[in-house]
This record gives sequence, structure tokens and C-alpha cells, in this order.
Amino acid sequence: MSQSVFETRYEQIHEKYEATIRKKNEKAPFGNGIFDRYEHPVLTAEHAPVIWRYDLNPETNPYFMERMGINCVFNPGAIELNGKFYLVARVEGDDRKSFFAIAESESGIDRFRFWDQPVVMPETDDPDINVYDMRVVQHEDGWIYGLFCTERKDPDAPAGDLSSAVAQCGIARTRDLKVWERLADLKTPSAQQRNVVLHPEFVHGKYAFYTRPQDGFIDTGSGGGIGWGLSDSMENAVIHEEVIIDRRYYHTIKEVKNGQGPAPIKTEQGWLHIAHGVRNTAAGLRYVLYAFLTDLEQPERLLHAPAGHLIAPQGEERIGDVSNVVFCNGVIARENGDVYIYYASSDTRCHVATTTVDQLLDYVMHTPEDPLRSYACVQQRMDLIQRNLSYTQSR
Ligand code: M1P
Repeated sequence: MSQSVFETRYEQIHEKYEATIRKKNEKAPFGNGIFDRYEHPVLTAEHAPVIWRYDLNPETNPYFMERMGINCVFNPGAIELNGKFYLVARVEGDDRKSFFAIAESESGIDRFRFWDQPVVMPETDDPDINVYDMRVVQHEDGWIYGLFCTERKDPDAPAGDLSSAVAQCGIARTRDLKVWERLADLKTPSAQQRNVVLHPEFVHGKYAFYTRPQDGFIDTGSGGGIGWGLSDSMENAVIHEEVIIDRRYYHTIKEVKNGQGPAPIKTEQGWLHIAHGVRNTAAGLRYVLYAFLTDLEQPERLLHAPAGHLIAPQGEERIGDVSNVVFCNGVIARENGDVYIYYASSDTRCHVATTTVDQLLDYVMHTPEDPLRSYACVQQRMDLIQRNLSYTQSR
């Protein structure tokens, strides 16, 4: 007897899903000495389990139709627990709503498999309309915190305006990534917040936050860059004073806006930060990643800020739902110094770049800062060229 449409499609879809999950990922050739890219993304919409998308009952789904599609998987938080790599991905359904889901891998570069059930994030009294971009932090108080953007419709929007929104920082905590306790949203002096990140250690006995003050939902307006503030508690976190620690500058990769990526990595030389910077172009906004180093004792004090981007969108990374974007809110720094940077491209898929703490420190401490003028940039490059010419001639 020939197979039914249901049976044929079920087998095909299941095989495709398993092939996606099992695909090996190799380092791409010709890294830049700072980090290595990989041939394939680590998570895509195709990694979404079949049971999330299809009704597996042939009586209620004879055509084996996709009932609840997944549009994209991006901007994952990341954490290592008991030697395994976990990504807390932003999964966006075809209905445009994002939710969080955990994917797990032994290697950190391939075979990420989502848990059967996504995260059930409890709501506050003021329900979120959309939640995304979780930064996962193992804090020294013993909890794992997830800070994320909670978006709601702007209550002051005029009738008919169905786009204006308010972004704030949602906070939840967990011990096992399975059960999440929702805490009150962060309160700050700013109208809106996105890209808020918890510092992993107490500072002056308080919880410390990287913030991103913004006047509107998209425009940061008077929000001058990445902010910093302290709070007495996490249960009802309040920042009374917000100071800017990494400013935006005219004609740089972060002139329009910037935001802290994951929580910084603690090194002997200071706190190593990965952030995103946004500039305007005739083709729209361009998002790149950059790095900087801050002081160990005073994490809000900038020590080194290399010019330009660390990672910019390349090849297929340039294309997606929001093109010309790379974004990072997850990094794993292992005990042995290896670093896994999880970044998403064009709000569509997730990739990994690997490097080491030593390489990143060399990069942030020895890459010249942006002198902010073309003439001065040429002087910097002339200096390098002269040193190279003298060096090669003396050999
Ligand atoms: O679309 C690009 C990114 O835009 C926002 O980041 P920012 O607030 O810095 O502009 C976020 O919505 C992020 O999720 C998204 O990737």
C-alpha cells in the first residue's frame, strides 16, 4: 500500500530536521588572527523541533501542514553549566512574537538541540507583549539571572498609532534554566531601556547594571551611550543614578546608538566587554560588534577602546529580516581561556566565533583607538607602515 501524504511528509520533515541538528561545523579558513568564524550557523529556524511546528496526528493534520511556523532564531544569551553549552535563544514565531528557548550542545560549535519545551516566562501585573534578547548571568549571589527586553504598546500613543512601544528591562532568575521566577522590571531614571545587562559581581555591595538609556523605542535620543547604575536589590531593582560609561561619537561605528552585549568577561587585565554599535547609512542602520576593556576594581572605568568593529556582517550574514546587522548578547569564556562568541546575523540566525581571552586582550590593548579624523587615521596608518618598512629592511 502506498504511503499517505501525511506519512511521506512526516518522514521527510523529520529527516531534514535530524540532518540539520547533526550537521558538523568546521572552522572557516583564513581567520583574522582575532577570532575564527565557522562554516554554518549554530541555530536557525530549521533547528526548531518538529513538535513545536506540526500537529503529529494524521486525523487532525492529514496534509502534515506546518501549523505554527517559526520565522527565525537569533540573539541568544549563553551560559556554560557542568561543561555543556546552553543558548537561551530568541525564537520568533510566524506571528512575530518572540519567546525564549534553551538549546544545548556538547561542543559549543555544532549539534545544538532545543529542549522539547520553550521557557515559560511568567508575566508581571503588566503583561509583556513581546520579550527578547536575554542576557544570562551567573551572579556571585548564587542565582542565574536573565535580563531581557520587555516590550509593551505605548499607552500614550495617539489612536491609530499601532507601532509606538515602550521598552523596559524584564528580570527573571533560575537555578536550572527550567523554572524561572519573574521579578519586578528594572526602574531607572530613563524613559525606556533596552540592552540592560547585570554585572556578575557585587560592586560596593550592590547589584551593578549596564544600561542603555533611550528617549524613545527606537531612538536613543539624549541617551548618550552605555550607562551604568547600582541597585540595592534584585527583587525590586531600582537605579537612582545612571552615568554614561561608553559614549557615542560622531562619525564612528556607534554614532547612532550602542549597547552592552553579554556580561563582561573577567580577566587579569580588566573586564572585557563585547558591545554593539549602530551607524546610519543610505541603506538603513548598520549594526556591528566592538570590544573594550574596563577596570577590574571599577568596572565603569574605560581603559582601552580599540577603533572600529570587532565583527561586522559578512556574506550571508548581511541578509535577513533586518539586514546588515550582527548582534551579540551571549558569550562563554571557559576556564582554559577559550572564548565562544555567539552572535546573530540580520535578526535571523545565530553563529559562533571562537577566540581566546589572550587574543581578545591583545586585540583591545594593542589596536589603536579611533582618532576621530581622517587625517589622524592616516597618521596612525603611516606610523604602522613606517615601523613595518624599518623592520623588514633591517632583516
Ligand atoms: O534589529 C537590530 C536590533 O535592534 C535592537 O537593538 P537596539 O536596541 O540596540 O537598536 C534590538 O531589537 C535587537 O533585538 C535587534 O537585533
